[in-house]
This record gives sequence, structure tokens and C-alpha cells, in this order.
Amino acid sequence: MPIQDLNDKIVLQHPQGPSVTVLLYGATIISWKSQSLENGELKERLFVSSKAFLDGSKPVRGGIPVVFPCFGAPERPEHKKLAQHGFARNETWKFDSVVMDNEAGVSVRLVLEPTAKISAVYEQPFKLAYVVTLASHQLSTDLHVHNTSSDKVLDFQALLHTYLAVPADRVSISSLDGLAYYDKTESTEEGRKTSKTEERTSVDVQKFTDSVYENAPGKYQITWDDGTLEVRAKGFKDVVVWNPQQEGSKLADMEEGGWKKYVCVEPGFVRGYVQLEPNGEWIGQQVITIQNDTHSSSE
Ligand code: TA6
Repeated sequence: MPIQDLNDKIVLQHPQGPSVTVLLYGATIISWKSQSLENGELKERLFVSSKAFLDGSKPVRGGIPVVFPCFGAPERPEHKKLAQHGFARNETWKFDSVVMDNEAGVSVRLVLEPTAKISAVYEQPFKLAYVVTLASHQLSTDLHVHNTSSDKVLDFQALLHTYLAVPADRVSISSLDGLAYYDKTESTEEGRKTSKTEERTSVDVQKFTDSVYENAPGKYQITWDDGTLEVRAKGFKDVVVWNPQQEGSKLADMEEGGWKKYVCVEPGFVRGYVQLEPNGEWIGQQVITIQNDTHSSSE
């Protein structure tokens, strides 16, 4: 059964064993399992806190939450009634169609259109489509934003808030050197808004990290002693690297020590806004590829 519609979630089953589970709530991917390149055993590649709410009562702490139409605290007048990171991650999407189902992979399309609840807080017309594609060692997630207005430009931000299941204290992310970024861990508003330049050839998250990189290369290597992942992005011109470390204990839905089990590498368009012309379509794509699985030398 390559695709199971379980009402509140969709399960994609690849013929060779990998799987993906997508909650209709927020179109949040809450599991991606693929075989270890070393021994073929299925491994969970995403982190979801054991204290995450999976009942639709609040955004999922983990997996791949979809951020739209604003990133972080709303700034624009048209977003002032929205929660942090917008509404896409806490609205229930519809399972629209099967896009692909063959030996190469499985792909489904979910859609979100204005409901009365959304229109009460967000007046712009829009249609979102989210295409999730599972291959043997790769997961692709494409966010399509349609401006369904015939006369108004749609300004928005978008981001895929991906929680990669890797050891936070041993992972490094490259190549971000030379990029301008904001450091949201700075204690003052001025500090948070001060643009810095990344000087490290590879970035670690051994301390509280919340960096918003601008005009990033769209190709990121995530490496640790047990493996390597590659993240490629198109349309998402920026990237956020986040791990709260001990600050994570302040998050009610973060399991004890959960911050040790992931790094968020989040392709997005979050520095400035996409200005989408009437009847236009914008696509942001993330492709995560497992490149290497090994046991650490210490084992
Ligand atoms: O993407 C990083 C970030 O903006 C952090 O500042 C932190 O707030 C994180 O998102 C989680 O946000 P959430 O609303 O899911 O608790």
C-alpha cells in the first residue's frame, strides 16, 4: 500500500522500505524513515519531541513545520492578527492527489485555501500546494504559493522549519562562510538587528544558535561522526540555523534534553518578502539527501 490515507495523516510507503508520515494538520511531516547506507536498517531522519502535540492543538515541535506567510513575530500590518510563523503550520490542509507512485518513488499533493477561520485573521487571497516526494534516500518538499488575486500583489515570507535528527553537539553545517546573517541570540534588539558576516567554514550549534543567513548558496552539508546529509534549496534564498541548547528547556513541548537530538536547518525566504504578482505562482523547494551513514569511530 504505497499511500495510506488515514484521515488525519497520509503515510507514503516506498517500495524499498522508506516511509514518510504527513499530518494534515499544518501539512507537517512528522516522520521520514530511510535505510542506513551502512547496514540497510530503517533510520528516523527527523526529530519530533516526545512532548509534541500531534492532535492539532498547537504546532508540532519537530518534523518539518511549514511557515507562511510570515517568519517569526509578524511585522507587516496585514499579518498583525497572525501567530508567530504565520498560520500554515496550524491549519488543517486537504489531501489533494497522488502525484507519483512507482518504483522510483511516491509523491502526494496537499492544498490549503482560505477558510472562514483563516480569512478572519488574513485577508489576502491565496492558494498553497505542498508536494511531498519520497525516493529511496531522498525527501523533497515543494511549497507552491499561488496569488489568486487578479489585481493585488501578495507579499509573504515562507520557510520549511526542518528538524534534522542529528547529535547537536557533534554536527557541523557548511558552507555558510562569507554570508551576512542576523544573530537572534543577541540580548539586545539592536544586537539582534546587527548584521554580521559568517567567518567559520563550518558552523556548529554547541551553544544556543539562532542565525538567519541571507542570500545563502542553496546547498548545505550537514555532517557528524555518523553520517552526512545534503540539503538543497531553490526559491528559498535564505537559511536559518537554530538550536536552543539549554534554552530549549523553556519550551513546554520540548522533551527533556531534546535539544541535544537535532539541528534545525531551515531553507526560507525570510530576509525581506516575496512580492508575487497577481495570478502568479512562486515555488520554494527543499531536497534532503542521505549521503553517508557510518558508525562513529568511537563505537
Ligand atoms: O527558526 C528559528 C526560530 O525562529 C527560533 O527563533 C525559535 O523561535 C524557533 O523558530 C521555534 O519557534 P516556535 O514558534 O516553533 O517555538
